[in-house]
Amino acid sequence: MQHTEPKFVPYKGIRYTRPEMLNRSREFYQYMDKRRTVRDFSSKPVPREVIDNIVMTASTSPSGAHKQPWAFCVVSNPDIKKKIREAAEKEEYLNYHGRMSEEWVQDLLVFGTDWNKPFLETAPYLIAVFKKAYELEGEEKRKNYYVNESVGLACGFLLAAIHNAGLVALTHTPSPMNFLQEILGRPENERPFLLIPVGYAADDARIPCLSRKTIDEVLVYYE
Ligand code: IYR
Repeated sequence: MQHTEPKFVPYKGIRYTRPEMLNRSREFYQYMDKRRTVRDFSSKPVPREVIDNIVMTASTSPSGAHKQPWAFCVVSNPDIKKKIREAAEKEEYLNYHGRMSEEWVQDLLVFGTDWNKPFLETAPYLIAVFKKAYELEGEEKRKNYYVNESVGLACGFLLAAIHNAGLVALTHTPSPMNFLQEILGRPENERPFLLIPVGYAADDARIPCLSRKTIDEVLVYYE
């Protein structure tokens, strides 16, 4: 094993006054609380530079041993989107017709979802997020750590960046989704993690009437 000396540089953090901090934290919460998952997309194009920026924001996420074990595959090609839609709908048809438990189907009723996935063709971009189970350096395999946690965090950053840009997304998990590996020709060390259509909400978009848990339901202080 090669011994690497750690190399450190000074951290120049960002500091705010107490009132600024209070304001920023409140305003960020209120802004993020406006994020909603949307399934009705407009086909209006989104500038590619915006996609570059949101993906690079996702890639600022912390990751196990800073391995950044992710790949963001951004699909706008209509033929590829069509293939993805067809493959996803095939799996989802089976899910909705017997593969999901009765309880699961019941839990989904409020969302009005079914096996039809038109947004996979309507949304201008589909971001297929892949996790890298390990790193391939030529023939050599290098380990990655906490891959699910790392890629999950990066997807959280991605969704926040999408919202910040005034766009909407759907965290879609067609299941199983190994078809993505094949359609996109991804290498053997990658596994599909999430499929995220991104774009503008349709003018007539509708969202389920939901509320979020209260502070008492999610926060526990030990003082
Ligand atoms: N993957 C299916 C079912 C589905 C599952 C969950 I958990 C959801 O929050 C929503 C849908 C679908 O996309 O329809």
